[in-house]
Amino acid sequence: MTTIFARRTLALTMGGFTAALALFGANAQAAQTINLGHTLSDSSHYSVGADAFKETLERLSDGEFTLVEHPSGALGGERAMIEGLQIGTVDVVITSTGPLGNFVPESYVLDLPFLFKDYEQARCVLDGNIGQQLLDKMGKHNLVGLAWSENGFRHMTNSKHAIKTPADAKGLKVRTMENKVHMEAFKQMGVHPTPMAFPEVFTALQQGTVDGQENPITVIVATKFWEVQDHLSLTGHVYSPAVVLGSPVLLDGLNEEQRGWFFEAAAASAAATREEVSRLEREGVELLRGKGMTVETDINKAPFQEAVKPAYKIYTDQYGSEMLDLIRDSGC
Ligand code: EAX
Repeated sequence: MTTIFARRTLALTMGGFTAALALFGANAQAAQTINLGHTLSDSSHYSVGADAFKETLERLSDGEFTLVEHPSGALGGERAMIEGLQIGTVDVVITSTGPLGNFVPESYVLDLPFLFKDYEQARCVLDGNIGQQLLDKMGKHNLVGLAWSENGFRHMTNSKHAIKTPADAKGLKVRTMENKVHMEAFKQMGVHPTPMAFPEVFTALQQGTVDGQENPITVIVATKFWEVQDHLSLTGHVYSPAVVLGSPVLLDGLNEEQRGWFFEAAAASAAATREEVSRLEREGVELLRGKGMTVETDINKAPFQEAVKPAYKIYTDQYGSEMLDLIRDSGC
């Protein structure tokens, strides 16, 4: 009995000592864990961006911050994660602008179909004054706009038949983002838009709840949509920006230098993501063909552009044309 008692006492004392050491060690380093969320897989362009964010933040802060990536919608869909930023349950999010207009209406302008003609023009606008203005405006809506990143030009996929003209898309049930500008544009095309958070999309396609969806090559590749979709049409109907957002709950509590690290990490993240988007634009279509998708590359965009035109009037009636004019006059 005595021996067992003595051993237990020794074990307890040792345990307490180890715990005290661990606590001391943690205090000495004061490492703060930063949780970064996004909806795509850990092989996606967002994940490449998350890696760059992590590497940059941990290097600049010399280990004061450590970053943990939560991919694949582990922290919820994009709308839920943006809400999380506002209340401080998540620290950094890489998201498309899909649901962002619900929080920052000024960003809706970027979601207008056929607004940008190519990557060069979109990047030029987002990297200039207009992009900066929009990032700054996020502060008014209880978010911190850290950097413009990228998702890519969106294309239509479906399980029914090849789409070459808006008439081919008519009557299809297509999942859209929770974005009223997008929904309006698809309605004008005769499509039945079904808004849905991204983490539900694969299953909805698999179960036939919807016939199709639309996303950039990057997302189609990262989500293996070829497993549930046969047809891809390179409609390029809208540029899909992504943005790296921070939580004001976190960032308002940091000093100037620390905040600077987050902005620098976000810039590195966006640059790495854009590079991956460009790579997938070069290689992704071939990869998808190899997976068995039929790809319509020769799409006449004019009738699509014509079909979605009323979405512009609906946007300007509600939000005015100031942002749109600024973009058109930006020289990009
Ligand atoms: O941001 O919801 C979507 O279709 C987005 O493109 C996706 O979540 C990546």
